[in-house]
Amino acid sequence: MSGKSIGRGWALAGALALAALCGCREKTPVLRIFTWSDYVKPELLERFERENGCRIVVETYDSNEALYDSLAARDREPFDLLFPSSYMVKILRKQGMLLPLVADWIPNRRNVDPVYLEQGFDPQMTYSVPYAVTVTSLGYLAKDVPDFAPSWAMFDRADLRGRMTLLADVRETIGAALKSLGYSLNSTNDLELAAAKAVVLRWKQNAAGFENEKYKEDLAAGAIRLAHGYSGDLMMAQAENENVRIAVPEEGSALSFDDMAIPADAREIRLAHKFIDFILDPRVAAEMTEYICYLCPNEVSYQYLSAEVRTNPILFPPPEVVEKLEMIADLGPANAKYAKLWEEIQAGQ
Ligand code: N2P
Repeated sequence: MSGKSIGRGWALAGALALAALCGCREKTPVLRIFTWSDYVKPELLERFERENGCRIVVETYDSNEALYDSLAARDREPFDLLFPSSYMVKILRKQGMLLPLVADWIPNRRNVDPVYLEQGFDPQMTYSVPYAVTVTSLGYLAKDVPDFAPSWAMFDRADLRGRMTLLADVRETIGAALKSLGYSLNSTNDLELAAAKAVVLRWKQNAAGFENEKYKEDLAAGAIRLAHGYSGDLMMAQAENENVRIAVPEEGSALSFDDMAIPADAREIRLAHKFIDFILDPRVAAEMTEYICYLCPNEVSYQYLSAEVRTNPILFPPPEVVEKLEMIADLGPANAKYAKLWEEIQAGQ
């Protein structure tokens, strides 16, 4: 008898627990995503909402450092999913700001291109899964920039004075100056960094300013003639204006991956994993690549890409370009050197 009644008791407790669970689930779950602008295809978000009975809220940031500052700030609603670059994933992870991922909840992780995983900093995908690849490039108006040369030296050209923008991105822009001098963009050498600062200050004098989002429209509209930009944004400008061309500077440039990661204070942990798995579906990844103009490094998805995308040298750079690219790395204590230089550059000293 007792066995039966215990069984019934448990069944009742289970039913009550379920009812309680359903009670608090009556409200539509909300997945709060914090990412870069124009970085997800709206129709795919709507599809995920429909399939999972949830609502997605997207907020954007324009640099990894802005993402970090927002996360560090108190008095804010927690986010459920972030898209930091790999070096920032490392920083966030070291500071206990990320949750380890539950591998079993992301079966599609097998589709990630191993070539990119090997280059990244989290090959086991313990805390992050690659989302998209950026090859930092120069975008320019072919008809308006005579004698274009694929070189960082373009920022010294007197005829382009006030008609160029540099990225408002500490690691990218100091990194570009380091590359222009033949140094690593991960240099921690004080002399090299001082020389790079002098270069950025000189470029700053000649450029219209530092810009991380609007340069895309400005280039497409002809308001600027040359932009230091993230590859996909430059490709979006090219889709608007066929006079836009894109080139990787011959001295070398930055390669970066933006990854998907779940912050330590996320509320919708299961749903965030489902979203990561959804993005890693090969057809979804292909559709995303076509829309955002950044490669989602999902090996199985490549067969679904249009021939135009599959043969695009910015999305799939040839080996001679790849060997000139360098991944932006977390420099540990030396990150502070870059932050200080960047402040000095902003202040114009
Ligand atoms: C999207 C810019 C993201 C690329 N608009 C930066 N890695």
